Amino acid sequence: MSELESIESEALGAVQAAADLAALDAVRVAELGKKGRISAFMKTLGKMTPEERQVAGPLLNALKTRVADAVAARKTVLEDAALDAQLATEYEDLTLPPPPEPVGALHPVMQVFEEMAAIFGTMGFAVAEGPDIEDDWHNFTALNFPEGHPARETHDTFFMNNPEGGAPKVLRTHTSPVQIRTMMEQKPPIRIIAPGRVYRNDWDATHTPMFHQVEGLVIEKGIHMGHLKGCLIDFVKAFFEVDTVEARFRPHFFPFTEPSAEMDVKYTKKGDSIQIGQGDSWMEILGSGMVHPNVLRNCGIDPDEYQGFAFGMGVDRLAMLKYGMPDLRPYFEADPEWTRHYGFAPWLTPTVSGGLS
Ligand code: 2U9
Repeated sequence: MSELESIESEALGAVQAAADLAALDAVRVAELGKKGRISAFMKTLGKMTPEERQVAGPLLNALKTRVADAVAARKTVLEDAALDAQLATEYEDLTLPPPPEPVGALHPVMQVFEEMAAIFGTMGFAVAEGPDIEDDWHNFTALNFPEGHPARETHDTFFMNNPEGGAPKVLRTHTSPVQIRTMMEQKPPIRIIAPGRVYRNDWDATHTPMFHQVEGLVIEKGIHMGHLKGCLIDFVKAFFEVDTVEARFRPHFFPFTEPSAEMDVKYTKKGDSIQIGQGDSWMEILGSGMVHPNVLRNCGIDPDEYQGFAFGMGVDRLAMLKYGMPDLRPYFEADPEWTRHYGFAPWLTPTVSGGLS
């Protein structure tokens, strides 16, 4: 047997013996790779006389082709075998029932939080958060509630023992301490909303001891009531998804804003549902005002340099209005039937451009 014949029979034997794709590739490299045995033979062609090359060239090329063809054929066999093995273990049992629909749903109040963050987000507001357990200074004093002033009592505050001793802590009665903390930490301009849980010792048909607020704060140079009105009217239009909102701002009192105003919007009652924006009656929808100079000073901001407006709204009631939920009590009963009916798909994040609800 010539040397070429023995190389061929060895190479073809190794190809047939390769048990998997990795072993086959090792044979291919050893024979046909750059430094392989057959490739080394090909390189000797250059040193032959033209007559020798005429004989050896076609022989070597034919050998190379036969080995390469054998590798390709073996590769197809091994790939088919690997696919057969995979198909034998992976199968779909078509007699099984379809997988269950996801049962979880986003609570309407959380949906409304998301919607408000999306709307105010387009107006340049960031979301800020703070602790539920607050101290008296952040919840009252910094917000211009005078010491011993009756306004503190109107908040029906839950007081808590302070484990560190000292003055009792409070469960925050509004999210306003979040804005106080933001002003203490950041320099103006500031544009934030503070969504969160708040607590007041009040429990009847329309009040629960824990409820949800979204408050907002803008601190910039030259801010005035015009900015407040424009911002809140735009918000109400976007939130209730209507083009026209007739609004009025009624003077009010809050210790932390001066002047203060409650915002009413016109609405129409259609059977059981309520249409916000136009109609015969006014409905109070939120509170607002220009941040009191004392509050700015308490947070180290010069009221002669910076002005701001703030607003606050009860989210539980706004969710009832928007989604036609007649009763507040089921909000906190964790009844899966109610959640299925009024809840929202948690993976559909509301956006102003793509749709809020
Ligand atoms: C800072 C300065 C001012 C927040 C405001 C209201 C008006 C308001 C109520 C709405 C219904 C509470 O949930 S509710 O009962 N809130 O009317 N809130 S202005 O003003 C601030 C907040 C923080 C530093």
